[in-house]
Amino acid sequence: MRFCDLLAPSKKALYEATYSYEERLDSLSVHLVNPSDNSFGTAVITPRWLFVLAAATPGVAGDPILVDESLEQIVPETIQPGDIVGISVHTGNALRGYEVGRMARSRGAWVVYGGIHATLFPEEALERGEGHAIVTGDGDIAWGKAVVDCMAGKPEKIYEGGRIGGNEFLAARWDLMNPEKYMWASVQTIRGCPKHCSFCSVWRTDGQKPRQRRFQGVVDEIVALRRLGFRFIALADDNFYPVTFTDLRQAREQGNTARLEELTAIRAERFHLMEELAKLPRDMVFYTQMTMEAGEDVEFLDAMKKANIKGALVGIEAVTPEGLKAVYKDWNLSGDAMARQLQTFKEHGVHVLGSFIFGLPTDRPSTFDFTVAMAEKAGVTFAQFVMMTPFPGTVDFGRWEKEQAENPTMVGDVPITRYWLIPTAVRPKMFTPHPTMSSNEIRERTQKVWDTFYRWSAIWKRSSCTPNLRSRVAFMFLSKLYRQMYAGTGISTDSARRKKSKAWARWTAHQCKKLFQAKPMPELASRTWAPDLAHSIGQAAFAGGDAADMSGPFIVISREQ
Ligand code: B12
Ligand code: SF4
Repeated sequence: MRFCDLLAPSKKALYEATYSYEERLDSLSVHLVNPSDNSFGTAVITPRWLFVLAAATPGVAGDPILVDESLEQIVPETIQPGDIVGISVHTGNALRGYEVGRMARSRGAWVVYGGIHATLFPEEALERGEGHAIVTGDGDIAWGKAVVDCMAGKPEKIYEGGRIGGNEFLAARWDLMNPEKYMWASVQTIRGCPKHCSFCSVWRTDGQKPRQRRFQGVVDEIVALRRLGFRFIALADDNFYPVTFTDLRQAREQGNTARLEELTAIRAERFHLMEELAKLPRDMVFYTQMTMEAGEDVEFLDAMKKANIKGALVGIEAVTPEGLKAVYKDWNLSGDAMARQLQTFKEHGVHVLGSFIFGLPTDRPSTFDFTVAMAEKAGVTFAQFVMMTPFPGTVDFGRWEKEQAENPTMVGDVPITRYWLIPTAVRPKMFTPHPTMSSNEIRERTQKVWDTFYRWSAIWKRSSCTPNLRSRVAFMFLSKLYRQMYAGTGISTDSARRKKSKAWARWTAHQCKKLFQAKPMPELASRTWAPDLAHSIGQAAFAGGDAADMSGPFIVISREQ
């Protein structure tokens, strides 16, 4: 029997015996917790799920209490018996998430998990996290049902949220955010990615069919954020460029008219969204994630520039053809062709945050220096250098799990294939063995690459892309913050260095926040959207056939049409 089973029921029973059902409903609170071991007081980007789930919380439960542990840790005393605690877990924060869940349950609360990791491992969240219920997939609709059932004292074990249509994505409750705490807000425009990279789980969990939100909803949310004083917005999309020239050409060559029409509609909607973003106040800055193929589509890049989408994380991963093949990304260019393609982004006004992976089987000691040189040659404005991590749900993970099945490597009593359950202090930095280099060598070389790319002289040179001295200072600070938050606290095994990095990151984050703050524009109003039948039908078609009812100025399309 678990500790909470001894404690929680008695607390809850006492509470239930003391108060009537109505009194209990009146006093219960819903808490949504974003777990994190690292609290910096200020965060770079809003965790979007927190504000979307707040919108999904039924009115009868009142406004939820939002706790983002990347700012401050949760205070256990805020949780009362009968409360409902929703916790989001991705693989990196699962252990902390389970700790929060067990604490909440021991205080007599209902504990519900969701998020990508809980979707992939619902049993683990029920057992290790002592959850009462798990919401798998999208929470926009399923969370409401879970809350109502908890209020009635009868939660189900699993709520299947599935993949809802783009038209059903909820707008976030930004009115519940403390704008003082975040530098960038996050708004999602599309979910899913047609690719199938071996290290990524997105195409498996979010699906390969792009699910786009109506541009009107996206723009309305951004207006709400600009009113609050946010002019920096991350478009939290899996892939902002879901239709490539190759996709269009293939559909044409195959004579697949339906596919061609579908792809053309998706592409048209992207342009429609960007046209509307271009009408927003000129001081807005958007940032997104997309594939390198957009470099051949200068019309798209020009539209991004007009829309103030000033930067994009581009998954470069490896700079050699062998490296790209190893991660099923051989549609990416390599070598000089890659550098030229990325330069095109810059020439068309879109800055690249290049994302590179180290530890691929094809990597050699020379790969590290070569990668920094290529990143600089390609003119990327920011870069991240991550160490190969087999994330659950990926092809790489499946292969590794199979290899380990016979004779699993153990760390304490945890098999290495469940590395997220290993306490952070003793968790290895790399999990899959490399054919020629030790994990430590890869880690040290990766750390050196971060140090080289983010040396002061190189940052100063890159900062010349900014329009004035203030922006240049902001750029320098942000570059150092990025390096510090990531490489200093994440890769480093030296606890003194980690501690120093955390303190430094906390201070820098606070300073950076001021640089990102804009004057609120309470007078900014959302447009009244004109009815647009043709457009709405297009939307319905590519939202996976899920035409949601639309009220207000929109035309209502039922599922039967
Ligand atoms: C935007 C984004 C980022 C941004 C912003 C992060 C932030 N602060 O929000 C940045 C670039 C900073 C980032 C960084 C990283 N990210 Co990221 N990121 C994303 C991305 C593309 C979108 C996330 C998002 O906001 N979606 C919009 C919200 C509304 O959707 P959602 O989070 O899925 O939530 C929905 C459901 O999951 C569910 N739900 C979620 N939580 C809960 C909780 C409850 C109680 C319930 C009921 C339901 C529920 O309901 C929500 C609404 O439908 C996802 C891809 C993806 N498809 O998830 C990757 C993703 C989450 N990231 C990933 C990774 C690996 C990282 C990094 C580790 C990358 C790296 N190597 O540095 C870092 C870690 C950062 C950290 N410490 O958290 C992986 C996680 C894999 C895993 N198994 O955990 C993903 C899935 C991408 C991938 N390639 O596989 N990321
Ligand atoms: S890494 Fe990027 S391009 Fe590859 S499947 Fe994931 S989201 Fe798509």
